[in-house]
Amino acid sequence: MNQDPLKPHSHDPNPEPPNRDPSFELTTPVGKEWRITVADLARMPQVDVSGCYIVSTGHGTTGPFIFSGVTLSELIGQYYEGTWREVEIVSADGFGSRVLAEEVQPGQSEAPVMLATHIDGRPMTREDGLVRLIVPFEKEDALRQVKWISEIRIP
Ligand SMILES: Nc1nc2c(c(=O)[nH]1)N[C@H]1C(S)=C(S)[C@@H](COP(=O)(O)O)O[C@H]1N2
Ligand SMILES: [Mo]
Repeated sequence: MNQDPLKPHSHDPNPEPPNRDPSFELTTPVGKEWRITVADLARMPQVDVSGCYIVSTGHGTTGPFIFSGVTLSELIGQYYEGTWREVEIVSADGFGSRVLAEEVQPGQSEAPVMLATHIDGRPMTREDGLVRLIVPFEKEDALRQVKWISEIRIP
């Protein structure tokens, strides 16, 4: 069995939140750590991204959804001024994904990679995945749509 959360094998998606706490830890290459809460995210500039689908080959597609929250580049920019190449986003249930800097460049035409706190205009529940990584341009298996983020690491 593959134990690296950043290389998840395809599997039945977990419907059970690993715990009740939607806050997550942010770590940067300069050794600083922060605990980021949903209230912290709510104070940052918000974006809405419509037409998002959770596409799984195993159990069908859901959506379209409108996800709202903070772009990944906005969050990182609030806490870290240095350059970076990739970010690791990990959930406490052992699931995760990497996002490359070139995927979150502001000004690109595609919808932004974001940390969602709202779905279809209402606050997400923990069961919905709060806080959830949304990679709008991912169309297969939903392996990057990480629910219940517990850690964001800039290595
Ligand atoms: N933390 C976490 N996020 C996850 C998963 C998981 O098992 N754990 N499964 C992924 C997969 S394979 C799918 S298809 C979707 C399912 O999302 P849904 O539960 O909102 O339908 O979540 C993705 N994000
Ligand atoms: Mo999936």
